[in-house]
Amino acid sequence: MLVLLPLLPTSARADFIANNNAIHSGPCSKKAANRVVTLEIDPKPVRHMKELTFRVTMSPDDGMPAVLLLDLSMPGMVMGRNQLKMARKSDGSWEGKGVIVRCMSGGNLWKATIISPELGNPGFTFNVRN
Ligand SMILES: [Cu+2]
Repeated sequence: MLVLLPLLPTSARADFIANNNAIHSGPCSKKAANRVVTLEIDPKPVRHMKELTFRVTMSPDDGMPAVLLLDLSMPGMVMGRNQLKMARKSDGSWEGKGVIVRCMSGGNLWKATIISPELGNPGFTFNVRN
């Protein structure tokens, strides 16, 4: 298993690092298409082998689907598929629960990708803690 992060261009690497640890203290936002997509994961800090609640909100929110898929992967590694369904709540957010496994390689960089072709499949990368 090989982590390809060092091969990314410097700007992409800086983006990874800037994004990495914010998820442990609050929601993270990203521009996707003409929207701002926000992901929040609880409980914080985000740890391996714990049931996590993933919550997505969008602004503007113009009637996106009732269910979104969230894909959890490790950049540059082939891991088992880990996807969760996020159902729309009455407050307009999407929420789903899942577990991030501990990787045998010792790596802890994960990416949560919102599977939505309309949004360009926005992804959030972060280091999961033990
Ligand atoms: Cu891995």
